[in-house]
Amino acid sequence: MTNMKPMTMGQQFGRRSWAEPWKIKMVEPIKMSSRPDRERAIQEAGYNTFLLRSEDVYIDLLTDSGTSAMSDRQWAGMMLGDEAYAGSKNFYNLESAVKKYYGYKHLVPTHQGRGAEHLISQALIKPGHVIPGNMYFTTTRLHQELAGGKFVDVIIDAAHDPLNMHPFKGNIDLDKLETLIKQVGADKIPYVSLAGTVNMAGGQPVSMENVKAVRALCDRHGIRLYLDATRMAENAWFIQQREEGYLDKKIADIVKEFCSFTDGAWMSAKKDNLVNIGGWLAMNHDDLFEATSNLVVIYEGLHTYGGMAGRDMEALAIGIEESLQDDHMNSRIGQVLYLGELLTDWGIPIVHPVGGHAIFLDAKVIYEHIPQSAFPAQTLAAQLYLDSGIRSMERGVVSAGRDAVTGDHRYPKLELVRLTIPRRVYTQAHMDVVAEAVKAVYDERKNVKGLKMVFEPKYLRFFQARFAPV
Ligand code: PLI
Repeated sequence: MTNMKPMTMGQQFGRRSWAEPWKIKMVEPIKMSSRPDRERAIQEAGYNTFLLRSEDVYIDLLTDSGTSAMSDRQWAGMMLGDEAYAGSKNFYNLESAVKKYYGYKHLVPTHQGRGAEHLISQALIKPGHVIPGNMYFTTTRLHQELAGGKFVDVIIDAAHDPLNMHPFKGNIDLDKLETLIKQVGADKIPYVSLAGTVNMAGGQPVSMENVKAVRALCDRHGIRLYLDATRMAENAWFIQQREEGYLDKKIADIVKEFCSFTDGAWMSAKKDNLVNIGGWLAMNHDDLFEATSNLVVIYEGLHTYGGMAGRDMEALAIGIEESLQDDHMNSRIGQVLYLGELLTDWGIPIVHPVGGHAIFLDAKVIYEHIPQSAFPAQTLAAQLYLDSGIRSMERGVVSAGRDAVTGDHRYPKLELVRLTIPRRVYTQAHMDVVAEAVKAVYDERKNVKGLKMVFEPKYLRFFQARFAPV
């Protein structure tokens, strides 16, 4: 059973304000540019915020990936790097941290999340395989396809509706999954790909009840269940706040319980785990460990560093522990909710309920006069940059790419712009500035026209595509 009315941070903490559980020890200056400078910069970047230079950006909400501020303990850990080629002591610290907090038996380090996705896809997927999952993620699906598989979305329908208030919009639809298993046969499904939270749906969580049920269904059919644990700590916060029986449990305990229903996980440590680079793949099955700890030496590095320096593994081991602390997660998601509440109060169309790592602006509604073929979300991200130097990211038709068989654009139901909040980096005042900028762009919405794509790379086109005004 779930509590259908998620609490706001205000309700949770009563009338008293809350504050970040840290103070600032070092600062990095940022500056606002002039409108003519921004016009030149976005034009040079082909209206793609990925192609802007960071020094031309005022508040950078492109991504929460690798953009966290590390703690003094993590920086101290960097000085303890054991840069041996083989058997670095930092690797063993990392292995212990993953085992302690996520509970998996084996660890394969990788340079970042997509390195881990590559290894698991190559090890388990054969041509003709089908991989069900709770909405696609760009790099995850591409690695599954490159290995010869086909991703099939089995998320609940509510996830595709920006206004549906379901508290766990990341859940897998058990009927869709069961129907798919019957259609293609369990032997064609190497594993179910479960992400907590679901990035492309707006950072929406999966409930404990759902993962248990998915596990039971997988067991009945002899199918493995692997987790994209990239933002699992944030997922755990939503379980703590919204699912009956979890309010008194610690985030760390909830993460471990959730993972216990899965056979392993891949991780972009650049998100939850509070480091600027790093990733891992962890699992309980010995056969997958044997296969991937062999593949890792071809693609990433030796199986005791996987593309990371010793110092990076030490910072990651410490980051894992810090990322699962309740006061960290309260302020992390509290900041996202704060921005969401400001925008909601001003009537800006965003995805509800607000998710864990970002606010998602509903570009389809904001620019209702711009057809999806003229890239409303790409347009909105460019306009927000032009207005105030704030960098955001398109999560719509450009990110969805082309159908692998027909070659046509995929037109996703969600056409969104993501304002992604880096961890421990910006203050509440920055959030106020962001909200005011979004309001200004929203008020000007009727005067804006769309974009056309003038350059399209073959893979993951959103990173490098170029656009021009129509
Ligand atoms: O960027 P990587 O290679 O460390 O991780 C890939 C990756 C896997 N899963 C999920 C859910 C992600 O969000 C993810 C990367 N996300 C990025 C870069 C983002 O901006 O959301």
